[in-house]
Amino acid sequence: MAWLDEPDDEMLAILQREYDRQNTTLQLIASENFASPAVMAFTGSVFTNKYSEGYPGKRYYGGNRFVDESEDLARDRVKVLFGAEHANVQPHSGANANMSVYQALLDVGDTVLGLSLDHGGHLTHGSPVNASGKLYEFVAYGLTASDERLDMDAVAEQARAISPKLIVAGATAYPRRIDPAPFREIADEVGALLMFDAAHIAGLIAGGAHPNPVPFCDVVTFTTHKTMRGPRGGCILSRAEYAAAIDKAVFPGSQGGPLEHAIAAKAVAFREAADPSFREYASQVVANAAALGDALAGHGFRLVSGGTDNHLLLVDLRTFDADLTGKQAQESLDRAGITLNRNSIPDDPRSPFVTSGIRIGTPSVTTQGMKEAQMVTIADLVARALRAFDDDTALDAIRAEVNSLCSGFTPYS
Ligand code: DSN
Repeated sequence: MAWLDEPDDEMLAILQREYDRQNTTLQLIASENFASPAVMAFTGSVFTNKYSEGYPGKRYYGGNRFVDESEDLARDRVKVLFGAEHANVQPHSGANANMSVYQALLDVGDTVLGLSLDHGGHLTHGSPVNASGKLYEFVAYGLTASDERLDMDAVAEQARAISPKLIVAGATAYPRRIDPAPFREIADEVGALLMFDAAHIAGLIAGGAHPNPVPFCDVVTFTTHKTMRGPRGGCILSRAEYAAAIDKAVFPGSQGGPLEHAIAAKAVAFREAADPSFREYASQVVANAAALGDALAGHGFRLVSGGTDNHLLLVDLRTFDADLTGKQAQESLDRAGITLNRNSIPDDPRSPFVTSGIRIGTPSVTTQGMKEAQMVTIADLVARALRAFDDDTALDAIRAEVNSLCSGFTPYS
């Protein structure tokens, strides 16, 4: 065998440290989750060895009989899961999925309406530093100043004013339910196409905890590794009339060889998400976020929009400590074994590198089996750590408590 006989001890030691980190600290990043051992086994399977440009039955390389079976199964499973007419499971990521949809549906310079990054949108929803903002004329809609909810009256007015070719619904840092029906009404009124970026909430949709945008939209994109709990990757669902254009935009339009090991793992994740137990999971994710929000509010934190309907909370730190930045909070919590990310709050006076807020999500801790009681404990640990944000001894003591909490819920014991 041409492979090395000796194990890569240096790399194994790094892997062990990451394994220990995931098992002994709290993962509260809203876009992360713990994939099942089956998903990880397929991600590390022999499908990684295969080149398969093209689609099942139409490949540019030989030897794709079983890759075709795998990709077909992934496509069939996800179509049934969401009731979609067409699926493309090849996007390497959510960003690739979104850019492929734009390439399929738009010409360079076309006008698109998308949620502002500052108000919870995504880089690929037209940020000027992203290709989406450079290639297309994105106009941003936002949240109401009064209750920090999607301002659908303003979306309708803006749509009438600019006649976009495409409206993009969906968010990465918005704690409320997004109803696809009013977006469809607005799109129909102005003759626009409608895309829903469901990256964050795909698992909540699959688990019946949030409304399914597929019947309302021309295209739905999502990532498979957030609330969906699958391997890292993207997916596009569409109406049949856009199938050929979308497939062409993914390959050869923007990607080369598909990651067939990830596609095999996506198939496994779609089966897991169709199981009745995933409905319980999705509803517990939402219940846990609500419980965590209530407990954090009790410690003096302001929740953007007053609470949550989904898997995440956007926390304005200023009512807790006017001088505490999101950056400092993230760093202090990291030391205490509580992993989350700083996040701008709507109309944040601080820069996106500093921020006045943090984003907290419950997908990972819910996979670990934590429930409302543990959310109260987590809120208490967060509040204590942020009160002692510059006291390393106190933060290290809190980390020991975090380790003890996690020892009852290790994801990969
Ligand atoms: N990085 C993802 C998130 O954290 O929401 C978005 O791409």
